[in-house]
Amino acid sequence: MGFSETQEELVLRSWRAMKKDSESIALKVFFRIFEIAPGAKQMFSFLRDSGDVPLENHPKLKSHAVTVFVLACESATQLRKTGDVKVREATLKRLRATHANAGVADAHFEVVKTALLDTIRDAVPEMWSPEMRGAWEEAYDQLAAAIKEEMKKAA
Ligand code: HEM
Ligand code: ISQ
Repeated sequence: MGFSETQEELVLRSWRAMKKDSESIALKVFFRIFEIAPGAKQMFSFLRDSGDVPLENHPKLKSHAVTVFVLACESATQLRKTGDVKVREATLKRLRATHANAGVADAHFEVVKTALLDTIRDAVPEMWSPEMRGAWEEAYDQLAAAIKEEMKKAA
């Protein structure tokens, strides 16, 4: 099953629409993650160590979430071009280290996927469609697979 130009466009178009609000969208992804899996809060060092500082005041939170979106967009482009997702070696090594240290397990990737999809749906309701959902899922799943595989290698 290939990844079409139309699918790539669905991912990129929705990200272009969301980008200007990336701060609030980043927050929403996090809130959704912690709604689905409250325990996941403990994994994030900047949340664990910061007492009662509200979530919206964590600068790292936004940049992490934006990177997730950007990497998923890059995945969509690679899938369309090559049918495969290759994450840059240095990035993959860094992601492996961060996530292995934080104790991220395979099941968590499903939580983050659901949080991401719910957030996109709510951010661009006028664009949202089963096709858009499918395109994001595929881009995310392949990216997640690359990270999970790297984490297993290191274990
Ligand atoms: C950190 C991306 C999945 C939890 C990060 C960072 C990025 C990132 C870019 C910033 C640090 C770095 O660059 O290494 C991704 C991507 C994912 C993914 C692309 C899936 C495709 C997950 C999942 C969890 C998770 C499933 C589990 C809930 C964390 C934690 C940190 C982190 C705990 C460290 C935050 C800290 O303490 O500074 N992730 N992530 N990530 N991610 Fe993910
Ligand atoms: C995965 N890892 C770190 C931060 C994130 C923020 C939003 C969605 C997924 C994430």
